[in-house]
Amino acid sequence: MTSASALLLGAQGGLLQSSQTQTEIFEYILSDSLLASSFVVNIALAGLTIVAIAYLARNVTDPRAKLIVISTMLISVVSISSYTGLASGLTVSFLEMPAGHALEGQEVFTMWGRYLTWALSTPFILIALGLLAGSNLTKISTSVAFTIAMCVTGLAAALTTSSVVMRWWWFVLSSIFFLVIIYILLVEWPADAQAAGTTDIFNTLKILTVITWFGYPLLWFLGVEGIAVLGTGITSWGYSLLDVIAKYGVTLLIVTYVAKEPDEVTAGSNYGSSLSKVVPSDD
Ligand code: RET
Repeated sequence: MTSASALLLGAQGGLLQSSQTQTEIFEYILSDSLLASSFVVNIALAGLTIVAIAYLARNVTDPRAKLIVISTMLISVVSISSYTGLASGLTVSFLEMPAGHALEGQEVFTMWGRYLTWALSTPFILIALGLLAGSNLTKISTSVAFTIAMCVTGLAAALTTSSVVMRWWWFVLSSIFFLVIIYILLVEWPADAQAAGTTDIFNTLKILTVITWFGYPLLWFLGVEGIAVLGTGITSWGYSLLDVIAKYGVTLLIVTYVAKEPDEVTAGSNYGSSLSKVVPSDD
């Protein structure tokens, strides 16, 4: 029996009690085509999105429009690195679930690298959306701080093996931070977007973002880390599909809009680009 199939059997039967080497985890991922494909598809899509952004935004000159474009590009830069980490077996572990968990005593394949790297990618999504809504530094940095708090506490929820109550408490904390972001997206930024004249594009992005972002905690809740109604491969594909809309879909909508350099984007007086009486430096 290969070590990969031994791992697979062990994971399915809940027999894995020892820690695995990175090579064993890598072989486990390779042997599960559902899981492996959920990583590889996103590596490809993130790469294509980076190239598409570079092409679509090749003629952009306004510094504020450039800032939005660069923010969207960084979402995919983080994503391609994140999925490469998952596919390498670098940011995943088998963790034994505590008493009271649906998979109590079993070693569960935990893709904790996802939660870690969301702390780096979601800020760029919010920066791009906040800038597009013409919002101010206070609201944008608040959204960034709360998304980092949400992801780090989500990471803690996934990594806690001492107590099932503590796992769910982390989940509740993370969800409270999540609601702050939802409030900004649904209440603060639509009002800012109206003032900036970007209501139409912002509304579309808002709906896509809010719906897909609710999918992440739902998957966590239903997946192996939560009540374990969904298996690892399906959960992973769920996250990967949400990423396609929340990252690449949203990015392409933003970049196609911003690449035309509409006045609503370039005429803003914040973020250094078009400050009145200030000539932007030639970058
Ligand atoms: C977790 C579990 C704990 C409770 C909550 C969560 C929310 C996660 C979200 C993730 C969004 C990720 C995106 C990634 C793009 O790169 C951490 C799953 C509320 C909303 C958009």
